[in-house]
Amino acid sequence: MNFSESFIRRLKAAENVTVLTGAGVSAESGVPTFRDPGGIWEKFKPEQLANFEAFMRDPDFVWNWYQHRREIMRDVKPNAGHFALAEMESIFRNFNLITQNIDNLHFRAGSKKVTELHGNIERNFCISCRKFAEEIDITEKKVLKCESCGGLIRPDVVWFGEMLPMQALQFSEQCASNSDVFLSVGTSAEVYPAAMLPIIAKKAGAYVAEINLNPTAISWELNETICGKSGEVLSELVNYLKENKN
Ligand code: BV8
Ligand code: ZN
Repeated sequence: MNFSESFIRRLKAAENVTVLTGAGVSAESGVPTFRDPGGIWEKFKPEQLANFEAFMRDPDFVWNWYQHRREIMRDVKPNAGHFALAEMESIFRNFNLITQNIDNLHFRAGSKKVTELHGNIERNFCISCRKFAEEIDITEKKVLKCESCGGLIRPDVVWFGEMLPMQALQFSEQCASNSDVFLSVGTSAEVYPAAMLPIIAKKAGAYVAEINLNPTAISWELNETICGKSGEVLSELVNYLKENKN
């Protein structure tokens, strides 16, 4: 793969690098994305599933959707893209990984500096007393009740209309504002406020490159879009940098 001269020049000189990932990074592990053909929202719209009203309207239905996704995620493994991002932590002086994904695959690939903007499907808490539920049986079809107060147990993910974790969002905005290079990888950049991060970085002077199967809603605002599979592009990029980084 030939990376552009400007991309390589900026990367080689970069100290502060931030990467935003979306579902496309996990696609090569076998985790379905949201909006691609065959994605998990092809059958149901997000409004029907990933929001609090849907959960209160039919807790078992929404709970089962997450149980189904947990079963998929239990059998998948990190792919080359996750491992390449884990390696980037030792290539750049100040590297931060911001993910919209809730599948835990960055941690499983060895990334340490990960900020989860939309939560983590492996954590669950009670909507009444907010206590976290320990081990859950992912085959349980009926929504679980809290052992302490009997409240409904929900996944610890950010639903539409819900605030993102404030600390995670503020830290992500700070990283975006202080980046020499910002990479937006495997995300359709349709969900806010996450999709603002590449724009914040660009406005603050970062070189912003997108690595995605195809262009997105924000491609026109960025320095460049590298169309390709994140696992392949990220691996080639890390191999190049390991041999040529200043
Ligand atoms: C909030 C967690 C406010 C749960 C998710 C109108 C305009 C603008 C914004 C809004 C609006 N109306 C409403 C809003 C706000 C709304 C929003 O952005 N809606 C959008 C859809 C219009 N945002 C919210 O509600 C957020 N909260 O704003 O709160 C507020 C303020 C004050 C007080 C109270 C509230 C909350 C947003 C978080 C929602 N939760 N998920 C769950 O997962 O079940 S969103 C969901 O989408 C996932 O988290 C996912 O990460 C995220 C983004 O999707 P992507 O990761 O990008 O995945 P997608 O399938 O879309 O794209 C994959 C891409 O990868 C594709 O481009 C594909 O080409 C590419 N690809 C595929 N394979 C590969 C690949 N690329 C490379 N290699 C490959 N192999
Ligand atoms: Zn409770």
